[in-house]
Amino acid sequence: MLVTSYKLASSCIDNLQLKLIMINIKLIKKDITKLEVDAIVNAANTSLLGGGGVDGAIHRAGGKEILEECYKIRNKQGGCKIGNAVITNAGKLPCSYVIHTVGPKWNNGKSREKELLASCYLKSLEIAIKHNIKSIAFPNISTGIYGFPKNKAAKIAIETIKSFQCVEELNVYITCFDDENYILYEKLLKIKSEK
Ligand code: AR6
Repeated sequence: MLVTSYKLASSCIDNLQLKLIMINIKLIKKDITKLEVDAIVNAANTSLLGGGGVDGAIHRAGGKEILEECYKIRNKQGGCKIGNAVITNAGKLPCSYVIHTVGPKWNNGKSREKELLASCYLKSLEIAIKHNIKSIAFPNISTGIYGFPKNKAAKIAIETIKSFQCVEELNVYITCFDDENYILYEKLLKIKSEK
């Protein structure tokens, strides 16, 4: 497994005590379904009923328990909106949760795609904090079937993760599946790969 790390630390005054806020961004190249983290993020669609790409891989490896919970969420709130996220069990996967988010389809930047993609990362991180999740792995949302330009998507992903405010240490794994995305992130994070 390729792992490279980027530590982001900032501080804030909380009750007159200096608190260190730490987000560890780790770049890896791996099948996200194999990761033993607290939560993996799925690049789902609004139906929540599975599809191709990473969504298909997650449902195939995780089994029917994930789909059953997706059906319950659908019945309750009618799926998941673009830019939003929901959480389910992880079925047979080695992680504890799957956070399903729905990225925007690329439409030449004419349909608020950048804002919606940032929202996918933000909402997923917010759900993670609510569930006391300490490690979360993201795929490169929208950059496959949904056709979002990879360089633009990578910038949005990094900016959004870096700007996220949390008071506990959080490990964020940016999980690339293809070389193109991996190289892009490596450059943007300005880190040397430990190949
Ligand atoms: N592990 C990590 N990343 C993966 C894996 C994997 N096992 N498989 C693919 N990727 P995509 P989207 C990467 O197409 O563009 C589905 O049908 C892939 O290389 O999975 O958001 C949904 O149901 C790419 O970089 O998601 C939706 O209908 C990234 O995951 C639609 O596709 C995202 O590619 C969502 O399209």
